[in-house]
Amino acid sequence: MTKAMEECDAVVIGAGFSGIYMLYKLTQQGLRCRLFEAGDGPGGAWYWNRYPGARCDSESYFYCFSFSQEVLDEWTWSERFPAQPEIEAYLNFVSDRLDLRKHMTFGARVTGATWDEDALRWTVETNTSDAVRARYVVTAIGGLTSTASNLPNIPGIEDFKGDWYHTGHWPKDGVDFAGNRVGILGTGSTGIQAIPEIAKTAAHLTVFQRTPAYIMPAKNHPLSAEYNADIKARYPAIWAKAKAHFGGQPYDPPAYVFDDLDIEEATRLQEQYWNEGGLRVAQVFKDAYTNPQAREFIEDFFRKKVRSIVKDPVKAEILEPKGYPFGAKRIALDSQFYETFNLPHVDVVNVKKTPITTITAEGIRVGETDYPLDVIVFATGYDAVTGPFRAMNIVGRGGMKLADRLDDGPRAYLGMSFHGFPNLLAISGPCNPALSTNVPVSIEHDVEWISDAIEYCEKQGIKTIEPTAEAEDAWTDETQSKLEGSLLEQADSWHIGANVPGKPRRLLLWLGGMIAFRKRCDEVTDAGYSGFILTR
Ligand code: N01
Repeated sequence: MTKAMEECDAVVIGAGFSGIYMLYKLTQQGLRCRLFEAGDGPGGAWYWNRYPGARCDSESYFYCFSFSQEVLDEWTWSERFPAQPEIEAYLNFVSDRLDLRKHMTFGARVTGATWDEDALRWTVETNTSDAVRARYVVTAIGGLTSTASNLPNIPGIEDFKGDWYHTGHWPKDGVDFAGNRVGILGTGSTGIQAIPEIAKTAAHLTVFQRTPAYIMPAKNHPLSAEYNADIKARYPAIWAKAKAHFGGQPYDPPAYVFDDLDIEEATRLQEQYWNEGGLRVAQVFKDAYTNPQAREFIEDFFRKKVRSIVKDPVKAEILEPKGYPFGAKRIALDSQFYETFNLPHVDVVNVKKTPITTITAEGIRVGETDYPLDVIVFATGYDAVTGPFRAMNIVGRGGMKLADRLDDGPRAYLGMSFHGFPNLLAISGPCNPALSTNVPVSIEHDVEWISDAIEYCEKQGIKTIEPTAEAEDAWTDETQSKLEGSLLEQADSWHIGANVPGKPRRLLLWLGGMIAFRKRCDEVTDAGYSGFILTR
């Protein structure tokens, strides 16, 4: 006998920051919801990214939810930059505190969703459980996820006799590197965090580096009870400031114009910010990204820092950031990254100069040189933003496949909705600013905008909400218009799809910042959901 399909009002896909808050909002509105999550607990990106050294580049006091007073009162962060286990514990805590677990199904990866035009319902399928039918589907899948990890297509990987891992789906039981010769590919934000930790136990570590990153010190440290009490007392002002900031951070905007300063003063300030650590090291000068002289000064400052820390001049030369302008790729934070190269068992190989030719049974071959390895770690990033959508079989009106629609690059209206896919809403979707900001602040915005839209539909008796083709085209074109002449155009990064061979070189993020984005979304709401087709 076939079992009746579970009917609910909304399916939420993913139990990271965005899925948890979305589930909370929709259940508070009285909707019957089911959340599917492939991992066996909450966490999302922070469930899968449990590689050694995984840590947030944003400060803990604002890399968290602002919406729940209970959570703000009851959760206390232990470090300035929280490590993966603490963030995973936090998301478990929030799920329990808000009593959300009963709506969550773990170990179930959504494989597809199909729109039934007669019933005005989505049928959502997973790899394990029975299908569910729902009026709304909200994707909370993030833009940098394990379903779309970027594994370089290097010939010979199938011959490798050792073990290999991608940082984006790291084994829950960890990996024992003791006594092993380890090779790691990738010196983006992830590799930079993993390398110092792997070096602590590996017998030998070879870093195969293609592009050296601009890296600044995290200066991570434990937080005192006094510090945490002060933060908690100031939270209303902190969140107000974060929400009024271009990037969703509770920081003052850069205070200095480079050309107003003499070189000694500019150096003193840059040095002061360096000693304080964190991403603000990149926010000393207002014109850091627009004034070529300011940029040259900053680039030179970073290169001098590398030379002052890394003792071996050959290693230092390979690690010095060059070949693209400061700001053209994501800036990363480190804890002892450069210092790690002073250890005798840690080497760096320039695989831009001499590319990797093959992976052999014994290791990695670069040009004609063989590097024998027991373990290879790929810290090689993601098929970002569109990849996670393309990995699911989402079929909208008239059999239209979302994966096909995203073949030519990102497209969406407001970075949250797709023409041809009624009642499908995406938190931090393509053409959305989230990944260029402090993500939890952006997520809270999107979740609140989507839950307001759903509430509006419910109250007004609207059965479907879907953007017009014109609105989607205009938003997509506006997103792309910011690429030409921008810094991002001058490097090959995931932000423009340039890290995945064959992926269209298109800007994946809306770069107008959080203040403008919030205003634009509010204008759409105030105009009765302009750009959307609403059917009763
Ligand atoms: O990935 P990446 P990531 N051979 O794409 C190299 C977020 N994040 O996982 O630059 C050799 O940035 C590639 O080289 P190149 C954050 O948004 C957040 O590090 O393409 N190397 C590069 O060095 C970040 O931006 C936190 O020349 C190859 C690296 O792999 C995003 O995740 C912490 C190669 C990939 O860098 C992705 O970061 C960590 C090949 N064939 C990450 N292919 C937080 O703090 C690629 N590479 C929240």
